[in-house]
Amino acid sequence: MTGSPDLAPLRAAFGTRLVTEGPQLDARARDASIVTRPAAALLFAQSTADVATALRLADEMRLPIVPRGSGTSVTGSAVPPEGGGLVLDLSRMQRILEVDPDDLVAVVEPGVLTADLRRAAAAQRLFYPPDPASLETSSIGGNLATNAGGASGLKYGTTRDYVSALEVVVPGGAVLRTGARTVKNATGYALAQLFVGSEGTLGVITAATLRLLPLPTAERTVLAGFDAVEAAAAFVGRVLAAGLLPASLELMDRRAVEAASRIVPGALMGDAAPSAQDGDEAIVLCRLDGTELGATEAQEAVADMARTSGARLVHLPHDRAEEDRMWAARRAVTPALEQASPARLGEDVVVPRSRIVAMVGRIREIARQRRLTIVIFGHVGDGNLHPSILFDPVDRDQVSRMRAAASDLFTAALELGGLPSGEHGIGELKKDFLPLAVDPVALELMRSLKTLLDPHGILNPGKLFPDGRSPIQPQRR
Ligand code: LAC
Ligand code: ZN
Repeated sequence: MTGSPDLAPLRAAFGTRLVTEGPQLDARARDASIVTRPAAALLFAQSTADVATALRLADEMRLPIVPRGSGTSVTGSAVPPEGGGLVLDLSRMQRILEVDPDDLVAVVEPGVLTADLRRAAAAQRLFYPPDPASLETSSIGGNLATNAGGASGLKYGTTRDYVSALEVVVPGGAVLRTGARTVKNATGYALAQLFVGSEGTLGVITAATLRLLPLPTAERTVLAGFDAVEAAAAFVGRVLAAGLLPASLELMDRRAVEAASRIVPGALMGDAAPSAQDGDEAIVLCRLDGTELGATEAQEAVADMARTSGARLVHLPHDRAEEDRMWAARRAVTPALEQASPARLGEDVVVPRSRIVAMVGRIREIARQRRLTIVIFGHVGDGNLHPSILFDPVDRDQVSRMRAAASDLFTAALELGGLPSGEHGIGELKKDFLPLAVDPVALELMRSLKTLLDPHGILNPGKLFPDGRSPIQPQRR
């Protein structure tokens, strides 16, 4: 391959562990986004020492590195940089080192799958709240790198809120341990939090000490069906204003329900959404957790509120199995839409809660104007929606309308006081929107921090920072 980097120093250090051809390398040309690009080499890190060696050599060689967990990024943040570079795959560092009920922390390696950590904690009646929809396949390292959220964000916040301490390797190979195992920490800058959401541009996380909570003893769910997406969104506002704090408040429009129902049939009442042809129906799924008594009372209150808010249908699951199927269906929306359309751009806008109804209206207007199907679902209680644009990648006109619609979505979120990403990150797709979303002085500080930690720019170049080359561009107005 012309222009391929000289990998001799890495080969000398890692021998045949350095993969330079074959299906494993090829598979790492993509993440779960629409961006793909081949890598020059792949290394499965097995220890912090491996990561330190790789970062020292890459820094000397000026070789770009993309750290990677299980590759579920939807923004291109885990795709190799231009010119190839090294994929540093952390998925084999997957030990849960500790789950400590006395300190209420878990210590994990970055390749641990989110659901595995949640199960290990639950086995000791403990709770790791962040629950990205991809939790069975996404890894903690990637969750940290993107500040992943999920359906529990409303009550429990996002990954960042659970970080007590991190071990991070920075370019040059130095190992930084920052944070502590304590509940409180007023001892210097919150450096661990700086790496959370940095999308592999500042350092490579090799271990994390994460906070745990006691496991709630009960969960209750309400499904409420409405005749219009706007009515469903307005109901959410009423629940939040009533002083209730559900663990999850999720919205799914008719298309999202139909798609999910193909993977988990009947879970959403089968008849929950489609009634009128061509309708704009939507459902809200609300999960209340806590004690048996508290969760049941809250469930009744939400159900009553749905009935008095014009819900066409209010359903409470009969048992835990039915409830689990409802939430499995919610998590299946993304894979279901992938099956249902030749291609899809799943977005991640977030607005202040008071602007949720307005954002839903803007999404529907953009779909009409750009003549595209945009499926609406997401963590509506957090103001975090995943408008998903369906398109055909071989239809150039559709692709260009898809890009314009994505740009419109980000612009609308910004105009409503929100952001282009609530929980997926910026990656490569949205990097040119960063200057519109971040204050110029703050952006300059971000650049300075990047240069300080990564002076040769080897860590995930071409991601997060604007360079005029993101697939989705701000529209000139
Ligand atoms: C979800 C992913 C797309 O919430 O974040 O399903
Ligand atoms: Zn989500």
